[in-house]
Amino acid sequence: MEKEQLFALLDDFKIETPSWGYADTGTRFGKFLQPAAAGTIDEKLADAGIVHRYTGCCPTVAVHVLWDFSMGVDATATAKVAQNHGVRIGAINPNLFQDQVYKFGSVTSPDERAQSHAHRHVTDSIHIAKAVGSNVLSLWFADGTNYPGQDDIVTRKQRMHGALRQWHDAMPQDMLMMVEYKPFEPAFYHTDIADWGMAYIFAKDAGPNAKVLVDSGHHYQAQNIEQIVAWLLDEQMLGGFHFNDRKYADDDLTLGSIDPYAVFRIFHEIRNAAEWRNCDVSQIAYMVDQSHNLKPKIEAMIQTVTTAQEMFAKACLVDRDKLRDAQARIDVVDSETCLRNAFFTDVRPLLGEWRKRHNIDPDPLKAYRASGYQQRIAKEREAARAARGGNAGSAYA
Ligand code: PSV
Ligand code: MN
Repeated sequence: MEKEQLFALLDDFKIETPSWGYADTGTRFGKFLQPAAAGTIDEKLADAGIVHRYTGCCPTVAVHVLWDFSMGVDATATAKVAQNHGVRIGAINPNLFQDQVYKFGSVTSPDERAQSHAHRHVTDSIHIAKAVGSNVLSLWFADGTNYPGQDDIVTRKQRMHGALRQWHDAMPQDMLMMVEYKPFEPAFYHTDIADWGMAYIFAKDAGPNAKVLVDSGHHYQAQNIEQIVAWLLDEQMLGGFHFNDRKYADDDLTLGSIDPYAVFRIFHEIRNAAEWRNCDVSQIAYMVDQSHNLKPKIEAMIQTVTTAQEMFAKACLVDRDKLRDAQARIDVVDSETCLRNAFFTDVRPLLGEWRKRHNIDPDPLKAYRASGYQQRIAKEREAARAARGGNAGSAYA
């Protein structure tokens, strides 16, 4: 691939960062606070703006409704704050798992109060989306059961069908619904949307604007994620990604920190779909879903984004003519070598050049560190937190 062609693809490659990735988060065993962590939606948007400034490819920020919006507060004001920080509000994530009423699930719960609470919340979320100019409603359900026999699996499936259809109908025409799946956690016997097949069936049934969201941390260990991506693309049912890496389960580690080749293989399937099958991949929503418990939040986000760009660029560099030819000759070694050659190409100088063209420092992390932003906000936010009297605004507070 010619350099100019690669640069044009990089121009279109945008990554959405999550508001919750800038806040203090923890594990179920505890939370270690960082003085520079964002405590309010304004601070989260400011940090997202910084990531966009140093990377040039993160113009939107995913928000989590309960963590980022207070009922009664004008959501358009939040959109303005985002604009002031050089970003826009992206995917709207309703929170269907945190309230006490969701003990046995949200829309799939046998408790009708939980169902109607969820309906009200998603309706509110659609209003917020309209108010902030977002066209993505991103749904993840913690719904499921912990014990065999606890509830009827198929009745719960039908409840989910009904809710998704209803919400799809309530969305404006240009809004997309993303249906995310996860095999387990917090439900430990069965999860109502446990895998991509279930998400596919629900999305297909909900309506034409519903697609599947692939969170890279939401699979069993040996699962071939790129095959799922390839199939969903071929079925025109891939909505987008929640990027993160993991060693064991849904670990929320930095993308590519454990297995960068797996990330490359996902992008390779996307480029195959685009270049070999003329598939429109321009609408895929690339989003990050990570909680950095140990790393400084903004540094980890910059690392994530630059890794995504690197793996994407490497996948663009696969010599697809050679690959076609090797596959036609059934030369397994040559075919695999096409992928390996691209993967082992050092694309960092190319990305540096691309950044310079966009007036961005070729080394975003180094430039960010040199800016002193982190030290400044650590001081400011500690003072603000003390004045507020706590650690409000944190995802798991
Ligand atoms: C659940 O594990 C999940 O992946 C969903 O996308 C949630 O919205 C997000 O994490 C919350 O951190
Ligand atoms: Mn996710």
